[in-house]
Amino acid sequence: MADVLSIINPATEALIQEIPVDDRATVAEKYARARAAQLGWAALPLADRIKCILRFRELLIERVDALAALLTAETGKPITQARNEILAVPGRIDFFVEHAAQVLAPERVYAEPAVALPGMGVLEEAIAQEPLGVIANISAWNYPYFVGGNVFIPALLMGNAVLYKPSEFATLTGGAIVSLLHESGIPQNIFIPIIGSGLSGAALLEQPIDGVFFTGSYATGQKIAIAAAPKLIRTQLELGGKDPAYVCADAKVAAAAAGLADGAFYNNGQSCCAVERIYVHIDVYDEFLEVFMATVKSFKLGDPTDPDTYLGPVSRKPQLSILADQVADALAKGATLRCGGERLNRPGWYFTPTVLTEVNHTMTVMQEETFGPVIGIQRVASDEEAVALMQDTPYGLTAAVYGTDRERAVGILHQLKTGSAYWNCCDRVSPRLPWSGRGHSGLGATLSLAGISTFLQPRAWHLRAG
Ligand code: TXE
Repeated sequence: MADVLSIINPATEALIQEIPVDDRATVAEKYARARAAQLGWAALPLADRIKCILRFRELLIERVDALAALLTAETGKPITQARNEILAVPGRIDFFVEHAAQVLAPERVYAEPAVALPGMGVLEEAIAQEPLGVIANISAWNYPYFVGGNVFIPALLMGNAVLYKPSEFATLTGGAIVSLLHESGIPQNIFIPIIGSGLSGAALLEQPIDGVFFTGSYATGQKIAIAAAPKLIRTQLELGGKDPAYVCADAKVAAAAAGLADGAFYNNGQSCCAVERIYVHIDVYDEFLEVFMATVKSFKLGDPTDPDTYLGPVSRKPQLSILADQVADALAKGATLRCGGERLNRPGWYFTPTVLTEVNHTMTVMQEETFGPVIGIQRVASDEEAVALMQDTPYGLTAAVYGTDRERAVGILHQLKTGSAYWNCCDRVSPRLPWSGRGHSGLGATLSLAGISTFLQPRAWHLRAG
């Protein structure tokens, strides 16, 4: 009998469903089907592929209520945030569709002005763009529509076949995405789900795929990179972070505090670009803390199916002990607990929103990815001290600086190695801009034109008329 995956509702701990998982044999069979179908898909006019993706766009909007309810049931994401995620995908699709032809277009880069070889015609040089082939899309649970869609939408548009492994913590949503794409006209053998946990993901990497696009943790990202290395295939890793924010002495403090509280706690802190540590200049610290605490206290914690809920349960049970350990470590080393710090006494994986102050970099909460509703706020005496602390991490996804002086903020951001730099904003992603990380935050970029062309490889044509 095939192994099964148990889908648990994080808000109630009730079993939603058991689903058979893929093993090596079924993964190999799915790979073979994708390989056989891919060239036919790539040979279609781009307009045909665009038509399918635009139908998918329509269906997302039409079915948002049911899709959001499913996402909330299996991940605990508050329903309003689930709807927000799904309804933001059409904007990304618009960007991809608008730029697909431009990225895919062949280019004639040289034509010999006169015949150089007697008896032969003139030479022409051209660049054609070809899809990678069959790619693996190994996805995460925290934003299945975003992080999956950033890969599978441009990959399909560019003519690739996609073996899509949703996270084991968002499998039902993954299944819904597969059904919607097939209903939209994407052939069954061009977008194929691989169901299961890391074992199914590892089996996928054993196949002779042409690229792997992964979203998840640094630890698993390393394993993916190691498995992919001997294949010499395109490898993209969208990993986590320990994203810092600094509030300068000249910041508009109330707006900064409200914005950063949202950046730290939106989606229960389970965003790759969630604000994970905050540094505040001593001159504005008290005012900042007052507004920050008031904002956190205004967040409604509870049933994620309630449209007013801002904080639901965390999506994965193991995260609860990571959060509790970080809080205990901070308190043992002298931090002050301003609120939260414990599980809710009710069924479900609820952790109360937690604010720690008097923190420092000996504490894990300021060093290791938290990925939950816990934030440390540290007082600093100067921009130089803030920069040194923000630099103290192996990660490099995003960094934010709040202040009224653009030159000063940009100067600080220039000293940090991150894929995204935010001035007076945070926890923000745009389809027009590349999403990438430095250091342990990843490899390669999704979104922007770079995030479309990454699903292509150039071919050089040297053409001499005979
Ligand atoms: O991640 P994993 P998980 C971080 C975050 C979170 C932690 C664990 O800190 O708490 O990771 O989450 C598949 N070969 N992020 O367990 O292990 C796995 O089945 C091939 C940050 O979800 O990285 C899933 O589909 N595949 C992040 C995917 O990899 C393997 C988002 C991610 O799993 C595999 C998510 C293997 N050996 C978690 N092992 C972000 N960037 O936002 C696992 N997988």
